Parts: sequence; C-alpha cells; structure tokens
Amino acid sequence: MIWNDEFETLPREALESLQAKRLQRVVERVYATVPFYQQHFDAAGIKPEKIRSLDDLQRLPFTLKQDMRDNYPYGLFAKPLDQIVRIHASSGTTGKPTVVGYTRRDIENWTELMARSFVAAGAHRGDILHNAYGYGLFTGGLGAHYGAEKIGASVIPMSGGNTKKQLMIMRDFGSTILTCTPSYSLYLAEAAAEEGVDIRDFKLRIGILGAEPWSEKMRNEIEAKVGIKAIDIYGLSEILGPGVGVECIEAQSGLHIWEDHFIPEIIDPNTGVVLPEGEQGELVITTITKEGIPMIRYRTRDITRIIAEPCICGRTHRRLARMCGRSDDMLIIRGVNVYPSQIESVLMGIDGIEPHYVLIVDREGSLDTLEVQVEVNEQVFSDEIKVLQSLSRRTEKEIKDLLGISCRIRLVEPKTIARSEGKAQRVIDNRPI
Ligand code: DLL
Repeated sequence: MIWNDEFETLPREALESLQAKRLQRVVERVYATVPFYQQHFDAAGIKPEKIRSLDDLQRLPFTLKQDMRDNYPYGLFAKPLDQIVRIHASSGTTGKPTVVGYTRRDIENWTELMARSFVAAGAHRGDILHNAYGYGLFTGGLGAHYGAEKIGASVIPMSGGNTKKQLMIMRDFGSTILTCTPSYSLYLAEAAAEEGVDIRDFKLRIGILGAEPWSEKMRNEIEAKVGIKAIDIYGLSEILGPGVGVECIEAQSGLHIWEDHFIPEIIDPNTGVVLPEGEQGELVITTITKEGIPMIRYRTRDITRIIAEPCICGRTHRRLARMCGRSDDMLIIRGVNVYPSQIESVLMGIDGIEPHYVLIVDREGSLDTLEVQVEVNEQVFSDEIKVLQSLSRRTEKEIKDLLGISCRIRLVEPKTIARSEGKAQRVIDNRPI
C-alpha cells in the first residue's frame, strides 16, 4: 500500500527536477531571511543565484549542530515567531538544547510524511496504534501521533514510562501497532514475561521502531521475542523529527528517504568531500520544503550509505542503509575505530547472550580499555562457571576477530543492566579528555 501514489512513485527525472526547483527557492529564501546563512554563504563566496542544479549543492557550506547552538534559541528561524505554531527541542548530552520551529505548513508536511511512513511500514486505517514514543519536547510522540491520526488509525497516546500500565493497555485495547524505541520494545516483552504474560499473545502485528541505532540481529531478536514485524524508522529533530526515512514492509531493507522534501548526500566525515553513490559515510541532509527552520547541508553525524537500486515496493525514493551509528558515537580504542553497533552484532549472534549490554571505556596508564558488560539468560547464568568462562572467551574472541582489539567481557545476571524507556545508553566513556 502506498499513501501518496503521485509523489512516492514519481519518476526519478521528475523527482530530481522538483528537487532542483525547490533547492533554488530554499537557498534564496534562507539567504534573504536568516542572517546566519547570509554571512555563511558570503564567507564561502557563493551567491544564491549560482545554485541552479542539484550538482551545485556541493558548492554550499555545511551547517553544523554547533551553528544551532551558537544561534540559540531562534537565530536560525526563517519565519517570525507569529508564524511558528510548534516548537520542539532535542536535549543533547551537554549544554543547551537545539531548538526547532514549525509553521502550520511544516506541521502539515510532517504529518503527510509520517502518514507515508506508517503506510509504508504496513499500518492502515483500523489499526490501533500504541504510541510509546515520549510526548513533549522530543519529536517522537507528537510526530507519530499526527501521522497516525492522518491515516485513520486509532492512536493511543501512551508516551513513555509506566511499563506495567503500557502492557495492560496494549493487551486490553487490542493494540496492533507499537511505536517506540527498539530497546523499549524488548523491555516490554521482558516486563510482560515477568508478569507471566507472553507479549506474543497480544494482537501486535508491527513495531515501527527508531530514534536509536539498532542492528539486523536485534531486529531478529525483537521479531522473535515481541512477535511482530519490526520496521526501522529514522529521523532527527533538526531536520523534521521521525519520518525522514522509513523501511517499507515489502523489502524491510533500507529506509526510503522522502526525496521530494529532503536531499541526502554522503560525505567523508573527515574531509567533507562528497562520496560516490553507494559508499558509506556521514549523511548530510538539505531540507527543501521546510519553512520554519530550513537546513542547508546539515551534517547529521549519522553513518550510512545510499542505496540507489529500485525497490520492489515501487517507490522511487532512494534508500538509506540502516544507520550504523553516529560519527560522534564512534569510539577510538587504541587507535581502532569501533562502532557500538559492531559489538552489538557480535553479541546478538551468540546463544545465551541477551540483547542488553553496555560498553565501558577507560584508560589504564596510557592504554585504552574496553569492558563489555552483557547479560546472559537465566539458564546460562545458573550453569557451571566453566560454561560461563567459555562463553566469555568465545565472545571476546569474536570481537577480537571482527575489530582487532581485545576487550574484557563481563557476563552479568539477567536484568541487571539498566533499561531505558527511550533511547538506550550503550556507552560509558570514562577516559579523561
Ligand atoms: O530521535 C526522532 C525520531 C523519533 C526518529 C522517533 C525515529 C522515531 P532526535 O532526538 O533529534 O530525533 O535524535 C536524532 O537519533 O541523528 C540518529 O543518531 C538517531 N536515530 C534516529 N532514528 C534512528 C534509526 C529522533 N532508525 C538521532 N536508526 C539521529 C539509528 C537513529 N539511529
């Protein structure tokens, strides 16, 4: 099923000419209305009228999260506040949040893109959609809410937290779609089991999961333990919120990025050079329809690649491969680049190990150390020490084989690693800066 046939299956040529036209317009608009962009483009020696085609995009400078911080709170808004009908903010780990504003038309477009995303993920009118993304400054809750109403699903605005109540509502109300982070979906399954209930007996069909990195192995785990089809949804508040890209249920392979609203590029995160199609690097997004806070060449820090091959679902919008982490999540351990998702895929491939882990990085003398704390299941935990030791050795070896670094494995008792109702915290880096 396709929500907006006309735009979702637009032939590539028409799509690209629409993008070029919209790009020209947005570049002119930000230059005329946002002092930051005017100075930024002037400093780079580029005038808006020089941007004529999609290839010209590369001539524009990047916009960074720091630019949002420097212009806190409203400095990057391209519309006066009396035209902004909603404000969201992303918390960030340090300092002030990044603030985004939406005009009425922005909210309509966001709702449309979330409607497309839900339908692509397999949801439809008549579904009972249990929305456990947080409502509030975080874009997940409200973003999903409006899109779900638009397609005619019955939305349960649960927000995060209160896991027991979530389970009761989900079962009693007959929820068919679950929206939350991948890690929370597993936690729900586990909390149900603790109450002697199997979440797979609920009516849930599909989980539309995102807001944090997860692996293919974790998908398998979720599908088995929650008894749903698990669909990946991507987005970030600086660009929109959820609904920048989504997997289609037909292929479940790569996230269609809505190219009539966004232009994706992949760059080398170290040099800023645009990489050839298909190569992995940092995702850069330009918004071409946003009014409140348009973003020109925004460096997302997310690592992925573009899949240009046509998709079996018939949508013409290209796909992004599953995010393999953020360039600023990348750990450098003894000179080796390590993404937490790589370790996750090793862990998920080992029987007896549960999908709950945390990586602790530290420094002893001048040497970086990595400890992987991971839960084992009840059965393994009550096994003999020999079994635990051999499991631990095997895990260490597999990580070493994949990444070339040695680490310490600490197998811990089931349910000792903190669960999160939102984005999971997977890394604790104790190294002095
Ligand atoms: O997480 C928006 C969202 C809500 C997306 C609900 C999907 C579902 P922020 O809080 O601004 O916005 O965080 C954005 O989260 O740059 C990625 O690093 C990460 N992220 C989001 N979706 C995915 C995903 C929301 N599917 C940041 N896979 C992004 C991997 C993701 N990482």
